Amino acid sequence: MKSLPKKAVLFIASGLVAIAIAITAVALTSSASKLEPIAKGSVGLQMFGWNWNSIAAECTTTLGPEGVDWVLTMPPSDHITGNQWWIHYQPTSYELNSDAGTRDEFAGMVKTCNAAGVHVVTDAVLNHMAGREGTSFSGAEFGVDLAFGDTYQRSNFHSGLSETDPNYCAYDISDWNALWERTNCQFPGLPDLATEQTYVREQIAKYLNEQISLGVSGFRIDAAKHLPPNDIAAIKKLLTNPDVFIVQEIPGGVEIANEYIGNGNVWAWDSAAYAQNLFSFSGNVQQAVGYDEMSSGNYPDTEKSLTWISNHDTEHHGSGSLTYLNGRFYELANIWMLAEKYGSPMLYTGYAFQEGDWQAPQAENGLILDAKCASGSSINTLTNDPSMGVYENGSFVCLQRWTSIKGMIAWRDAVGEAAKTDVFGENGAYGFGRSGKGYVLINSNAESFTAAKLATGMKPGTYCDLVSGGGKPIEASSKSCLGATVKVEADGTTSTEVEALTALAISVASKLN
Ligand code: LAG
Ligand code: CA
Repeated sequence: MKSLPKKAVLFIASGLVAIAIAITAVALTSSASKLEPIAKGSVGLQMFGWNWNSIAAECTTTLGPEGVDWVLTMPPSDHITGNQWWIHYQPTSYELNSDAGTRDEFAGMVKTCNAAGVHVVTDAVLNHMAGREGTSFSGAEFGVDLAFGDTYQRSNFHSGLSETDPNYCAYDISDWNALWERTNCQFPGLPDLATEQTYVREQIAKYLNEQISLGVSGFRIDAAKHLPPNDIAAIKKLLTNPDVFIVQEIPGGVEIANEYIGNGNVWAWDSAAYAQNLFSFSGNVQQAVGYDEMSSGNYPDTEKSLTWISNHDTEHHGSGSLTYLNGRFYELANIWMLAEKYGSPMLYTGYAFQEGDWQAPQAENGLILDAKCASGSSINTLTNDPSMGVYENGSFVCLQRWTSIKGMIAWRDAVGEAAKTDVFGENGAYGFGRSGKGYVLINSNAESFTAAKLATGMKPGTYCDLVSGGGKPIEASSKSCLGATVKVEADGTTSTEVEALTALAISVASKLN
């Protein structure tokens, strides 16, 4: 350029900056307008065993339209080979290639979900690397003398430090609660990363930042209890998105969970145990009148707690939670969780299996096949006897497609954070209102329950039930209910009948007249 006066150059330059800012602002608002932030009360869905293409398809066809706010995927990195699901928890490098799909498929899935209004949260295995040596799923050699490509050497692991190092530990954890041991020693058989090292933190941050650059909104920190809270905080500081959504896995009580709350959310283990007790046999649900008292104080703070009924560990190891084999009780428990005000719910969809170790169905080349949902009738069992389950092995449970779950997601959107009112719990039934915005009534009995003038807090009128009618229970052209009709009398009470092992839920948005 021939010399322009200095002022003119500045003028043009600042004009360009202004245009650039304007363009960025448009780009940001157009994507941000679809993607609501993940806030308290948002609904998540753990999609265990779903490959990237299947998650993308589900985001467009079901999750976006039904109002699921975020999904949790399996760990996206390269991993050891095998036909057990837990190969995903033994990373061999941070390359974004796994049996769930390639980097391109992963990036495409994130883009598609975001466009459908669904955030993507991935499972981040940061505490350790693979516990063996060999050839990875992607064909890389790993693990010889604890070398993982150019990323980690022996000296980056606690077992490879000098024996005089205060963080040196070369044995498996046996005291699962003592801070030093649980963070420096090995999750059984898995080499423990020296996350106190700046270098290690930087490698982890690079892995997470790559995902953020592809549009990922958050991370479940796997084995968070085995990383010191400060190490997680230090890694978080290195991330390009300071508002990234974090959920940490801290089993074992509120005290340890509270050490991590400063970093973000925690999984609420107590709620899962509570649900298991409520819904393991008929007529027990009225005990939930005590839940709010339990959840204020004994549980982690409501703002930071993610409630769940089932997760991949409890389901596959057969401990500490209900599963899809609990039939109608499982459905009721999920309805209950979506209705409660405490925490933010995370639903779960995995696949039916016979052996706890079983991985989702794979092709010959090891790639996970596209998810196929079991038919809707699969949940029509009134019993929790596993022999009654009609899920074919390898078929996906897909509770996000159940009418009742769609209905309760919509109900939750309608009531927001409104206070609980009109709590009722007797004779195997439990109900409450949400300050006139909605009312829910759960019948855990094996026979129908007739409500006798129960106060709902709702305006008088006729409502459509979301549990039997789904997320949009009013048929548009005929203005009739797709599910049951519920009448609220002039005094705000209802005397409706609720079928065995089901529930009803009405909201301001489901009022017919
Ligand atoms: C987790 N959260 O803290 C995951 O939710 C959980 O699924 C992971 O364990 C664990 N932490 C480590 O990331 C899973 C399986 C384990 C499996 C492990 C590593 O539940 O059973 O261990 O992933 O693949 C397997 C074997 C063990 C063996 C170990 C190392 O089951 O017997 O010691 O591999 O070889
Ligand atoms: Ca550790």
